[in-house]
Amino acid sequence: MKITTVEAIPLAIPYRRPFTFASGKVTAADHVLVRITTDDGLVGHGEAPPRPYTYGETAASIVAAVRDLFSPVLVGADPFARERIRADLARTVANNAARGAIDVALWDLVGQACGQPVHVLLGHAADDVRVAHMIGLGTPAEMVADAVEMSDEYGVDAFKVKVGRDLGHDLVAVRELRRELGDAVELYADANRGWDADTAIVAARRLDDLAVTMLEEPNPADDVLGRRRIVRESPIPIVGDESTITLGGVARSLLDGDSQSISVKVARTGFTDSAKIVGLCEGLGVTTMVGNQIDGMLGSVASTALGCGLRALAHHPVEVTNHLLMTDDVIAEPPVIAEGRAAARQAPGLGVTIDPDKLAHYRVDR
Ligand code: MUC
Ligand code: MG
Repeated sequence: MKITTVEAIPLAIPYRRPFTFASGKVTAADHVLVRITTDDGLVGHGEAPPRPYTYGETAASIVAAVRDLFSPVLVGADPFARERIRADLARTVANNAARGAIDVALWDLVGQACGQPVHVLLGHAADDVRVAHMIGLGTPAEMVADAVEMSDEYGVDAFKVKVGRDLGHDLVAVRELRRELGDAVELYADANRGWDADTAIVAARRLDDLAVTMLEEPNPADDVLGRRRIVRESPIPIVGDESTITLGGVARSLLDGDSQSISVKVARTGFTDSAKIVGLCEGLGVTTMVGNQIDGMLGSVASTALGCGLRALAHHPVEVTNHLLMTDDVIAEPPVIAEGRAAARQAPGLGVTIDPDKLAHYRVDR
């Protein structure tokens, strides 16, 4: 089997409301659909969300990188040769979301060619997983309303709460969430580098008092000594996300004492490098969890497959609900969240089909 074409199609799909976090805000899904076609007629898909505040990419840069840098390497290659392709793509640095989407599309193709779903190819740890919902920054009342809707309508009982602005405001929001949702729900927090080290240490202690279980990216990890001080003094584990975006970056962060658990995202490390990161962490006794890059529906299907594929990831709630912010998407069957869980698709590959009318409607390149 040989790859014949690689396309990067920019989309614009409105959100029901903006999603805000300490390092930025999204108001629409301006994601790039990567579509890889083979000589035997198979079509694989991946989704790249531009996140300039994390990777420096925009929709235009993702389209250009796929077209000018990655497509020439991929056309003519056998999608099964993912290790060779990985090495060839790695000759270009950065462009994490573009490479993540390409890797997802390759696994989609391989799964279709083998007649197996991706989570089964990865190791089939589970058929479904508990989900976690990310609550964006807002007034405490807005944040509580979001969580209550997710709890009442979808049975969700694990929440990642965005923090990292004014600490007093953050603590009011978390306290309200704990009061409204009760002691049984899991709350963990993500500051997206919004605090300095001193604020983060106070925050970690206060969050621990509210039974918050983990704190993601409290400050910029480049503030090296500050980050180490937080790790030393925080009563709850510090999770690496945007400071741990590659296999080598994860190794360095753990060895340097910058983080104690790792958020793994299909959107930046695809399935291939996500599995390598999980293996590295498993060997070191470090917890990994499936994070969310404010993924669209395709990204959420891929993240669910990753969570169901690897045993170390299936243990912790998987962040796959934020596509519910979207008013629509280009995939024909939206992901289902029910009773606080998401199931892996049982069809070969990712099990997604693209609706041609929706694609024509939402693409912004014609
Ligand atoms: C997260 O875990 O940080 C916020 C921005 C982004 O790209 O991903 C999110 C979620
Ligand atoms: Mg994060």
